[in-house]
Amino acid sequence: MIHIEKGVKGIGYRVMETGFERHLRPISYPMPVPNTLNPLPYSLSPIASFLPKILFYPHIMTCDAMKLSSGLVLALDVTDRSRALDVAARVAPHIDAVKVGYPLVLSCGTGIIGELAKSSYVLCDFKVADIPNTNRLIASEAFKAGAKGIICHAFPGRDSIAAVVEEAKKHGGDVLVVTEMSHPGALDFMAPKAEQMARLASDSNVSGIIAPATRPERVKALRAIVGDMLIISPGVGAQGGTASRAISAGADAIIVGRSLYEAPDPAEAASMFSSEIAEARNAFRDKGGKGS
Ligand code: O7E
Repeated sequence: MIHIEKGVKGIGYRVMETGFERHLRPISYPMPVPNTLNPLPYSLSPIASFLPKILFYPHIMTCDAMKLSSGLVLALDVTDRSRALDVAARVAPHIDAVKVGYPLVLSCGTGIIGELAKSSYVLCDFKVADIPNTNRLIASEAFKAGAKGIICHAFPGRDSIAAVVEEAKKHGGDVLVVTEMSHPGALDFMAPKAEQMARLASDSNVSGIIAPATRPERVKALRAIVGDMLIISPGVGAQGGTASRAISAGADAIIVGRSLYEAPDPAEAASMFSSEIAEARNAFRDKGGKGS
């Protein structure tokens, strides 16, 4: 859960609470907004200057982001139910969420979402990318099955994202929006539009975006657009990205699949990723970065 705590002299804290920790990040309060939206200097009139933020950037007030502790998300792309449950149980102490996508759901059915949800935050990676009505139906089924978050694409546009967000709100769930993907083919069409998609995500009351760990410089560029929103980065390990570079570029968490579920000891691998993330966060924080 994220909320803003008022401080003194215009400095407040963005507070992210997990089951175990409270991460505080200093911010200016109220958050500065572009002058065109905010005719009054915020030091003169905190309430008046905060109003445009609520009106134009409602996600600051309402996002119910996934709780991050280790910063590690397991991509559970296996197709065998007992293996899936076994890997999830082994890595559970080291992860914040299990990402479930088509490979697992098509092989095991949506019941697997509920099974995993008994012990983990389940993020449904259905990369929802359809017209608003279909998006709403997909999101509804995912949340009814036990998901706490869902991933959608940005490219179908504002109304399609809004439909997912509306459905997520009914269930108190998160929406994460894909901006630029991690594979080389993303450079064909997605990368040139990623900034625009990140801006759209920023305006859409979502919890965060997905940005590529394989291109940390792009994580950094997209962070500059989305501000405090969550950035979760896949592409670590098997695709060549590293946890430390992604976190140092401004990612809040990383998504790892094969390097965890194919590891001889998934728990040990998860523990190593989690230590690497912690070290990178400390170094990033020392340099004045977020280090969530
Ligand atoms: O390469 P792996 O095995 O570590 O798996 C990476 C996972 O992240 C896999 O489930 C893949 O579908 C997903 N992913 C990417 O690899 N790149 C992306 O750009 C986006 C995703 C993804 O999960 O998108 C939604 C979060």
